[in-house]
Amino acid sequence: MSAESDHPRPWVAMSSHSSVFELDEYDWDWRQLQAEPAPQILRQEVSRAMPAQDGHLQGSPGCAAVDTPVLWHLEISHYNEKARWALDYKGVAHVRRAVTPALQEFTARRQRAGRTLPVLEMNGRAFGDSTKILEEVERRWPEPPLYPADPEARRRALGLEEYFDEQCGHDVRRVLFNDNLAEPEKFLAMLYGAEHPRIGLIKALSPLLGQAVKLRYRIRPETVEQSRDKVRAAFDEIEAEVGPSGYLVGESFTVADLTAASLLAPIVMPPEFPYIKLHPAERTPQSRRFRDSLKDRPGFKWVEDIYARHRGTSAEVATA
Ligand SMILES: N[C@@H](CCC(=O)N[C@@H](CS)C(=O)NCC(=O)O)C(=O)O
Repeated sequence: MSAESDHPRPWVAMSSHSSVFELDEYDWDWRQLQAEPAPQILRQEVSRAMPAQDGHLQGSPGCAAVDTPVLWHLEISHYNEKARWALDYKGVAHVRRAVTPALQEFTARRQRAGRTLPVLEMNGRAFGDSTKILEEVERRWPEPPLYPADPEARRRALGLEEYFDEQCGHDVRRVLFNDNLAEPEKFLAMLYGAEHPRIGLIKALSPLLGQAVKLRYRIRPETVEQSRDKVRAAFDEIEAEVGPSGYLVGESFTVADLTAASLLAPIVMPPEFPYIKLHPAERTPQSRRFRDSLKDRPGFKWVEDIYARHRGTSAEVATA
């Protein structure tokens, strides 16, 4: 459940002594960057196989009320996708606040919710960690369920959630970052999108950012190779666990399917992923090669299929 913790944290180092954030000449205020309003395009509709609550939003329809949950998220991130998907699947009306990549630790700490995103703010409390967020969302909005009712099936589903969180998610990120850092422009486009209002400044900082990312996520040739093996093993796991129903546990879509598909989404990049900043065909040759080596696998096709059938419509609402 916890983010990898045995590594240096250059974001903190940068903020405390730092030239990186002393950027008056650029008229830079990182606080403004933390919460950019989500562009309208992000609220796209995709086909939904299982509309929540007969297609109605649970909560405040259309526009945010005081008690509307707020999801602080990184658009590109797969752990954040896991939380978005759970809220969308249950049709929970929520506001999204997109945080600029590299500034997430400030936001999470300010909310006193650990140091990673996603963070879900609800009724005066902030929940960090996607697993805890899903637990809370399931408790408050039990329908449609993501946890199986049968205790043994539930134990397996939660075990698979933990497996994909801990044995796959960090490795997907390491491989993806490593392969795209080979061309910094592509790396930045993948993370921030070419349209980011501060992309010029971000480009100017990219050598420093590249080093910080390598340190933060322990990107070295040997760790990257181990991570490639773990990503392959995650597809093995899907292929071994999918039952005749097409789901990982029992006869219906559960937290296990949602977690496996969202944590592998940055590699598979199904078209229903809501924030595609750089299409997989535009990534670096190294990144494309790794994806191509996986794309005929049944596990890869399974992720595409689960997205197509269950990703559904966004339950994001606008702020008043
Ligand atoms: N275990 C956490 C992991 C979340 C995570 O690693 N989030 C990343 C974005 S992908 C993050 O905020 N990282 C901040 C950092 O590494 O400093 C969860 O499930 O929510």
